[in-house]
Amino acid sequence: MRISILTIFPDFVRVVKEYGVVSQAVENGILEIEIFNLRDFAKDKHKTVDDYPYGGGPGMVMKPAPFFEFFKFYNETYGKPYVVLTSPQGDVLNNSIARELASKDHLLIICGRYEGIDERVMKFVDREISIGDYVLTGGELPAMVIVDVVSRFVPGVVDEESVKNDSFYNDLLDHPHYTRPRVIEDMRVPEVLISGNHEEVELWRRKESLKKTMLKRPDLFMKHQFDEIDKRALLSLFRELMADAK
Ligand code: 4GX
Repeated sequence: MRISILTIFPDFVRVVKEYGVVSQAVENGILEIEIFNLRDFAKDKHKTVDDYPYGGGPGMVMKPAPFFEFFKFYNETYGKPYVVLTSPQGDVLNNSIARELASKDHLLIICGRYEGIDERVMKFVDREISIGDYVLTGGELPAMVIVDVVSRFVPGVVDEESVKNDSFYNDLLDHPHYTRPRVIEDMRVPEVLISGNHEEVELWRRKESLKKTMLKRPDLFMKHQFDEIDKRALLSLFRELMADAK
């Protein structure tokens, strides 16, 4: 998969491809991440990318011309990508949107700055994405978030099993994790995890997931489609509760 980012701060965005599993995927050729400086496509001698808003008011607006120059170059060189604009007006990012974006072979993310972009640039945009209901100083961090979350759904970037186990994969929060040592400052690893009984471990993990989701995210719990393991886990949880109440 190829992901391109168009920004006025290329050095800020660069680090997203230099760490962790994303950088490994780039090295292995599973992912190609390319960063373009919008300023390189400004034709005037001061390389201007912003201007005053028609109609007045505070702040600046990103000029359309550099975008038109960019898309002329880009579409001729690589063909038409799926274009995402980071903006507070977009659909709020979640795993299901990320999975959808990961299915494109070619994604281009435009990082908005200032008050926004000249509306005429919207003709190039397929989808507006927001990373949450708060106002940032620019679309660079959202672009990096999108690269990160989308990468995890590109086959081969992370271990498939680990994607399945993550929070939200099946609408439930993740279970607790433990590693060595068995005891630290009198706090023990739950016995069942050391038992070697995979079925029991699976049931315990599901119970913990269900418990955590019920308490912290009842909205997710209500939407959850219960499978056989869920039912067994809930039954066992309920029995434990009833036993404790006696
Ligand atoms: N999730 N911002 C973008 C400028 C802007 C405004 C309108 C396009 C249209 C944000 C967010 C976010 C602030 C980035 C405004 N660009 N982006 N910027 N939350 O708050 O994505």
